[in-house]
Amino acid sequence: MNKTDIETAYNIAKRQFAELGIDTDKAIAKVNDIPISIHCWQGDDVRGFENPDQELSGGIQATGNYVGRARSAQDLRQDLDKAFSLIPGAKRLNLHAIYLESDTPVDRDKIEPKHFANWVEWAKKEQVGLDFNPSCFSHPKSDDGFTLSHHDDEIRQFWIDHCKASRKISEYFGKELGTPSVMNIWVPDGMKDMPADRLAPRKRLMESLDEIISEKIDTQYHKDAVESKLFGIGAEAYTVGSNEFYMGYATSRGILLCLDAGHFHPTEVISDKISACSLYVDEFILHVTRPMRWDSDHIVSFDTETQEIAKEIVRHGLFDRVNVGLDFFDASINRIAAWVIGTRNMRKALLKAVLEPSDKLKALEVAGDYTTRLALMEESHSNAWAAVWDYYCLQAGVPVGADWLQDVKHYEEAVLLQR
Ligand code: RNT
Ligand code: ZN
Repeated sequence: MNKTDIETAYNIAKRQFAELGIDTDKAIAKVNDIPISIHCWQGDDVRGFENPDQELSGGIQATGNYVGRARSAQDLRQDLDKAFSLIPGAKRLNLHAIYLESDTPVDRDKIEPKHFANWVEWAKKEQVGLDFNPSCFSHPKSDDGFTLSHHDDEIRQFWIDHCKASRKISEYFGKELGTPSVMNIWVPDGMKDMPADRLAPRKRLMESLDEIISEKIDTQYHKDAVESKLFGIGAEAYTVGSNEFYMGYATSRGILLCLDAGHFHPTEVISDKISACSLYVDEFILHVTRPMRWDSDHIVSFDTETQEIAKEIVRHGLFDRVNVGLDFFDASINRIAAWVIGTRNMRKALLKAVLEPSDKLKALEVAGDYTTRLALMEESHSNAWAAVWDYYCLQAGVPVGADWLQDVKHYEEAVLLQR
């Protein structure tokens, strides 16, 4: 599509939305400012750079062996540069502890800010904020399926120390970049088969977390979050950090709650949980992902649930309280394309949501006119929102439509195939 056609289509769309009382220029500006925290781990199948021989563990799995996986932090940053150049709007990068850089081996309890100095330099150059995660998996000390809830004092302490060290790195990100780093704790702890004691590990997890967050860190630099889960591969019967566990933990300790779209029973959706949790939790992280039949971490699609998640943020004005993050890892397609597709879909869903006449829909609901409510909601799928999206991409200086794909294909040939 050429520039004039995009602008012409936009001007028509602008008039149509004005009739609904929506200012499309303002909608674009609003959506452009919502940061999306892009997870680094799509770039290398959650391997990290700590130990090239370490297999991914913790009950999560990346399947596929598409050419060109990032093998070093330099590779990963180069790939991120490419992906970021094709995605409109405010971005952050979400790092895991295993993405450290060090010439000599450093164990998890010994990581320091200096091991992430290059990432900070990169973030400054890209003008993006950083978020962080301790990595409580893919390590000999997590091999038996337990970390922060381990019955062995020494092993448990090791993971507590890792999380404490991680908070220091997160704080360092916040100080260097002038935007708080949100640090999310997820642990794989659980059991394959029916436990004899569901309580003791949960009590230990609670105590470990209390020790981890005991040192006060200014929330202007660092924020703590916890992520629940239903099950993992090899932890089908029991997950220590369940939804009830972390809902209670986050509310009682006044920290952030992370809702991962793949971490609930198959017919449960996080779009329904956001409003409920918002009454008790000040701030969230979302791990937007696409669970297919299980917690498969497929690339975010422009599906109903992604759109519903976006609508919940917009309808309740949760812009400052919901940190939108992504969490998928697919090794079966070009990994840069995966980032671009998933992140553009999230942004697209946010744009479509701000173009919704939500006050009008709420009023119709109160008036009991569910017919008009449904009719308008359904018509919104074929209104001119896509013309607004195209114009937004044009304005943001990123490719319109599928034009980004050519760029990714060239990059695959020039860079990925040479790895
Ligand atoms: C695992 C959790 C967790 C991880 C990342 C790598 O089920 O979703 O968020 O995917 O931390
Ligand atoms: Zn997650």
